Amino acid sequence: MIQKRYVHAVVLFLSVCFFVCSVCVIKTVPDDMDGFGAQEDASFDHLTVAEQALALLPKKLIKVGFVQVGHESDWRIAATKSCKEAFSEENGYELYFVDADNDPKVQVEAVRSFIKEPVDYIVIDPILTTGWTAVLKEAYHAHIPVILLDRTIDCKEQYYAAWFGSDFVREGELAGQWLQNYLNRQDRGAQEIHIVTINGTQGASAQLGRTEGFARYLGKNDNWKLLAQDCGDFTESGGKAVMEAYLKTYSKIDVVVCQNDNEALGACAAMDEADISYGVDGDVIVISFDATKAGLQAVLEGKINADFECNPLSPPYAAEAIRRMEAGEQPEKKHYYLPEECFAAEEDPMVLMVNFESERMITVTEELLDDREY
Ligand code: GYE
Repeated sequence: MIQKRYVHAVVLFLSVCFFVCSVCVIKTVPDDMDGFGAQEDASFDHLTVAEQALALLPKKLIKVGFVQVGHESDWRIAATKSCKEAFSEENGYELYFVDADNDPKVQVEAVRSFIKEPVDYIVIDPILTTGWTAVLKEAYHAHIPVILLDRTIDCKEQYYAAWFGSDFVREGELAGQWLQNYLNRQDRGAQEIHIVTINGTQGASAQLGRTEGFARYLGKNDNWKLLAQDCGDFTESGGKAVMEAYLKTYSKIDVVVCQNDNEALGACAAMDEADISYGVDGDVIVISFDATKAGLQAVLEGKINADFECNPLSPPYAAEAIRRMEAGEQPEKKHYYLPEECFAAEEDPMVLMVNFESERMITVTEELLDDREY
């Protein structure tokens, strides 16, 4: 396909050269009198005829097919906004955007339609880890590079050029370690602690990773009792429904771990309705992931105790990788983790440490929220 594009470019280039040369031959009026300003001529002065011909060619946009998970959360909305900005026409892209509305089949169909188009690059934010090998092989054989964002997939590395996203296991571990420290500081380190979790979409790597990371701390603390872990599908309504059911089933809940901010907001609404106190000075400790503006607002208000960031701004990294590939380079690394931070409602003197990397809890303030991009 690259060869075909090359031949097209050469043919186009020669035709334009021919056109420009003919214009040069027949043209008798001075440049500044035929509608082209003197200024424009001046900027072309230093160019050869061939370069002038190229400069006159309309800029070719890079076709990018982007298949998004859906629009289930604030995090996702921020990621979609970032995608549309990064792959704008001004930046040199023609974007084919598909919102799969959380349906894995729609995602695979979208990739097939991108291959058929064909686009120059495919960017996927996969709903599930599974079900990708066949269609990615098709993209590979069609010589269309694939970039993955956010969630990971189970597939041979050769079928994609790069992945940019978050270390979800680490996020889960940070949450577990923070809870351990927090309970110790409250002298509850040996008490029986009743925990419920509201999980994200079953089989999404964000759900799998956060569950695995947090489970490492469940394993380290025999006094922590995991009562239940149901799926809230990363949505506010899902989080609310699951929490309502938990409140009906369990008379004592000490901690709710919500796998994203929208679920946490839903859980808070359910506790409000059931007249259960939560957050700072409340009966239920609320832990969340994402650290979106709405999530951090709830941290500031003391409703969510701690929020572990997941950075939704990966599309600019994909755009940069594509620019490099267009220039004939390969992305420097196959897997790239985005920078992320951890936030708490209260001052937290403890430093978290996961895999020899330390993390300080940042106390949320009004100023911090004002400056927040997402
Ligand atoms: O936590 C959630 C979203 O895949 C990391 O998906 C992402 C998750 C994020 O809908 O809010």
